[in-house]
Amino acid sequence: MCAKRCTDLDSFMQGVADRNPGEPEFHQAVREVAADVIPWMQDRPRYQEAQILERMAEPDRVVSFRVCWADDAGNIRANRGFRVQNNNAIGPYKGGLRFHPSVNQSILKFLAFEQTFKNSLTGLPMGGGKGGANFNPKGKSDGEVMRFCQSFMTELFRHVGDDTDVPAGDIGVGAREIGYMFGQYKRITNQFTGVLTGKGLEYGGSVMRPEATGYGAVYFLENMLHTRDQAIEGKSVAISGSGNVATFAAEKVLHRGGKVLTLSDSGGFVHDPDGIDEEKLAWIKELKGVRRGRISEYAERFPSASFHDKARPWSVPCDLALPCATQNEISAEDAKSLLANGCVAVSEGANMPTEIAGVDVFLEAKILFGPSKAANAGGVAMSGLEMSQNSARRALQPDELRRLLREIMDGIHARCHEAGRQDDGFCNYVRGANIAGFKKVADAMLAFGVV
Ligand code: NDP
Ligand code: 2IT
Repeated sequence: MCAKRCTDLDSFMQGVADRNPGEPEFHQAVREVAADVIPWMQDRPRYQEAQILERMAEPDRVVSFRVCWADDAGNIRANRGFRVQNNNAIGPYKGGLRFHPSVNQSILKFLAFEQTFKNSLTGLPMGGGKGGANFNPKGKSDGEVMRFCQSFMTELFRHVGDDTDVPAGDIGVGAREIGYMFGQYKRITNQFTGVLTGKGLEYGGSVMRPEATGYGAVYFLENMLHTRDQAIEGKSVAISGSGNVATFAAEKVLHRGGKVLTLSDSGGFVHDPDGIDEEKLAWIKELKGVRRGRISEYAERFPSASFHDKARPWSVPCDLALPCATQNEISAEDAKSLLANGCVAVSEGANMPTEIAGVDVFLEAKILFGPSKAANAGGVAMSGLEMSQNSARRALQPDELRRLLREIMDGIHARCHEAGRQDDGFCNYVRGANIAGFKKVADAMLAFGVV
């Protein structure tokens, strides 16, 4: 921690780097917030005196554990599991679980830190956490995934609970994995509680949770466009990813009359100049969600499309961009290419998909840029509503949930717009999201004193 109050970004970040060596994603996420919050705190000394930002950038705890399981051939396999509980000042820790070979402490600390601000922006009572494992579900049988999930929960269960920490899905964790983990939690504890969100509808899940992140990112995009009297209708859209967030973002773009040109996975992207319509999208959902295939197969099935091996879709001319795959998938070069091709708005469905240098390119050009902690908050917001339905033991009507998602996304946009609007009329949504997200958590922490 700073011996004296940290008042400049570089000395603050030096401290973060020294305390968290080898964690570049975590440094990146903290820097992006600190760059806005430190200047804002200059004439608000109570936050500096209480070292609020330093405390937010130090997770409440990081739990790491071994996950052993047996594969179908009888081989013993060992993975590393984590839960990062970043901050519970405004509610139980809340955030997804990611199963991907790249998972490490840096990535989960960045995600848990971001989640703290995102959850604050929703207006719902949720703190920030994230977890996962360096387990690769690709190519694994259902039985292998089940045994992994059961072993993972056999350790995780002691750290979570419906009033303590409520995980959900993220990359590599969908309805199947949540089902296996919920079943194991229930079996170990003999309790049926809302300990996870993203559950199946039969056992406490919420209508609209699968759609919420992707739809929400498009609502945020729509709200940004409205500030410039524009709409999605008739515009071309480049989307990355082809999982939960990307496919439901594409679906909502189609509802709004936009044309979806691209989708991708870790193998490359497909470009369909005729547009990916509802029928083609249904085929992709089946390909990726049920058959667990590769996006390259789309170009074999639909001759109007081309597949671009190991490439990202940002060279394709488009009006709007929705990065919905993973972190750091838009570099400064990609950002320049999007601008040069006429892109006027970017809404981040994935978490931190744009590198800091890429964000700077967008902000300098003053295009509409919706940062992930605001734009993709629809998923966790619907998780918050799943928690309240579980606590009340009563499900809300689908229409009510649809209305609430829209209302929450409108509220997030309004909060970011108010905190991010500049004298020249431009709205810096990055600053708006950082400051609005920070303030609520910071004020709660001030109320608690030194804890
Ligand atoms: P899924 O696992 O459903 O889909 C992930 C998609 O991204 C797949 O198409 C996957 O390709 C691709 N992808 C994953 N890692 C990489 C990589 N390193 N390089 C290129 N492509 C990659 O995950 P989600 O859709 O749930 O998550 C996508 C993003 O959205 C993540 O950043 C996540 O944190 C964020 N998010 C998710 C929320 C949710 O509710 N699910 C809520 C808010 C944010 P492949 O099939 O080849 O692995
Ligand atoms: O990044 C995210 O917001 C998520 N993966 C969803 C978290 C949640 O608890 O629903």
